[in-house]
Amino acid sequence: MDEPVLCGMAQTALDRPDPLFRMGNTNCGGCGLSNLMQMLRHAVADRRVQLVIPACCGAVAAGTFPSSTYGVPTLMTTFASAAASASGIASVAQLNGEDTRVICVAGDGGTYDIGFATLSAAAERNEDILYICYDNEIYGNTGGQRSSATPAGAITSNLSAAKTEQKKDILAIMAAHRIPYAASISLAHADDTVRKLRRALDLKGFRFLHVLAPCPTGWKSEPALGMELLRLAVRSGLFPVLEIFDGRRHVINIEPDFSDEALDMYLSLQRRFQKSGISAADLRPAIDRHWQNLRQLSGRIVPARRTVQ
Ligand SMILES: Cc1ncc(C[n+]2csc(CCOP(=O)(O)OP(=O)(O)O)c2C)c(N)n1
Ligand code: SF4
Ligand SMILES: [Mg+2]
Repeated sequence: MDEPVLCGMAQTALDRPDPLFRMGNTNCGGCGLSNLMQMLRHAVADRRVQLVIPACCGAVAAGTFPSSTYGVPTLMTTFASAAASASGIASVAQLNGEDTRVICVAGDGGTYDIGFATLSAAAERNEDILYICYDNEIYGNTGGQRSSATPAGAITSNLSAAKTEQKKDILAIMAAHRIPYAASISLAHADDTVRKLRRALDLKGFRFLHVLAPCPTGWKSEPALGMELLRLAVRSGLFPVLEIFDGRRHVINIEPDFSDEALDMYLSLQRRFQKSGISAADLRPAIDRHWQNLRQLSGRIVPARRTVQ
């Protein structure tokens, strides 16, 4: 039987002599990456893991030698070599008969853009690694520049006007490699998050998790509101939460109510959207098209959209 998810969390953190992610690191308050690492620490439990982290806030969070935020073996890599390094470590572990899960934790810049070549190659070879992309929708640790995950309507530190291009559909791109498991994660839905982390840890072959990660610094939002922003993104249909098995079978995990009010709230709570004045009405057609596609792929009947007055 699965151990309880939330009530067990504090106990795991205290019991483990070397927690995967220690307190006192340099991440900003309210950082989604920190939430993710706490959940991962809980999901990992007693499994033996090795982390691989390319340049990103996750690499900065490690701190300086000899102290480290990470209580498990962790390799920092260049962007281009993250998935390749993880593949090599996984192969050696297998040759040595070790039961080690190799987990690559990378930002959207490292995933969607700069490290994509080796990520795609490792997925195509179905390497036995778990690749987690925490997506804060910017190049966070270099000052918040645009990435191809930045949504249309957001302004970043290197743009004079709001971005007009839509973000890449990274989940669909990775699923198109026909990997065993690809899933999107809302950290505000803790049970679903830990269930998927555990599933991804224990499957074999290439597993990809896409995590929307609130970044108060880059999103210009209140640090305490990160989880609420995620709930609004999921509820409005902006961030679909689903699993894709073998690139074919789609399972929608959380049903949105497609509330325009929730979407407008999501936008208004982040000052990165202020300049463009983008609203739910601007985003809704693309969201509806995306969901129509997801419905077809998951074989689910399209429910009538509930309109919030
Ligand atoms: C090839 C290369 N280009 C650019 C950089 C500079 N750089 C370091 S971290 C970073 C941003 C990473 O963004 P992301 O992967 O989204 O992680 P985040 O900082 O948001 O956590 C950049 C551009 C680099 N180290 N190597
Ligand atoms: S810049 Fe964003 S992602 Fe990076 S540590 Fe701060 S809140 Fe986290
Ligand atoms: Mg980023």
